[in-house]
Amino acid sequence: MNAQEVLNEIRKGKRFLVAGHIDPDGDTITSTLLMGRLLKHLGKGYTLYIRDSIPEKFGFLAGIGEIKQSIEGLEPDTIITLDAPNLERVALPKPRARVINIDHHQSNERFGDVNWLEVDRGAACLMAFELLRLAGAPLGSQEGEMVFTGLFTETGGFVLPNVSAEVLRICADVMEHGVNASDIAFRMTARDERNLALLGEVLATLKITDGIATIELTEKMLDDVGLGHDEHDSDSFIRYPSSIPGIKVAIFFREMRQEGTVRMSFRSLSGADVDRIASRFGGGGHPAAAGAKLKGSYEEVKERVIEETKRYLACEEG
Ligand SMILES: [Mn+2]
Repeated sequence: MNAQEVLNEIRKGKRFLVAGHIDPDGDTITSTLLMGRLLKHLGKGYTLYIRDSIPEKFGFLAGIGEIKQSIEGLEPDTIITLDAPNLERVALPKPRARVINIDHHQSNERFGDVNWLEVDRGAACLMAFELLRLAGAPLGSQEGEMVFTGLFTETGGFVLPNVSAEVLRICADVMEHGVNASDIAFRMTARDERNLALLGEVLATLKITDGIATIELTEKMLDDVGLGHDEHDSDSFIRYPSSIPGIKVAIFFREMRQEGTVRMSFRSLSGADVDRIASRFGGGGHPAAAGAKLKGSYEEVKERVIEETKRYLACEEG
């Protein structure tokens, strides 16, 4: 499947549901917005859907308020999923509509009637942007801000291995169409005083053993700095342990007491495949950046994940 074939498939639908993934990141949010622009250009009816709330820092993107958190009563004839390896990830029940699955995860389960998968593409928003260009949709600074934001966040600020010539070329193109790159970079990395205090607490938990660097965010730390789950922004904290030279895998543990779960983010800039580590815990992602969530007591989960990661690295080396 290539972009032109996917565009032809999209033209066949009338009423669309566009779904990004739960616990949304910049890539899924901007892919969803860009797909909305495409459908608008094609004169289609559409609803944009991401179940979980959108972090505040993305509030400047045009049309962000169009994204709904519920799909009750909708009867689309076509569902487009973006940046999601399976249907659970977009919080959709088994759909009656035709599904167009657009993604760049190697673990994608090919659950669509149409599957456009490009594992070598640095971000899903690149794929959505390509469709817009192909359809001849007008591209201005708003669409440029969407794709720039998606690319900036998905590459961890242009440091992860998914930064490519294509990524930088599109960033340069959209800057020529009025995108203020430094303004977006600032928005994506800005931190208020309480979030900065939280970062301090989290960094104080840094531990390094056998090439594994870990940091933690507990409920108590949120209480101490006076931040709620919705107000805090810890997405980029993982960059600090993964920036240490010689580290093979960095892990960020987040205690989610109300859910009774622990969330993990994994990073590797060393060639270790953290997608495979995360998949041992029912999660996934990309070779250099992945995530997972486990039920259980915080300390037990932490210990288990560290042990399992050590075992994985020992196998790799052995
Ligand atoms: Mn992505």
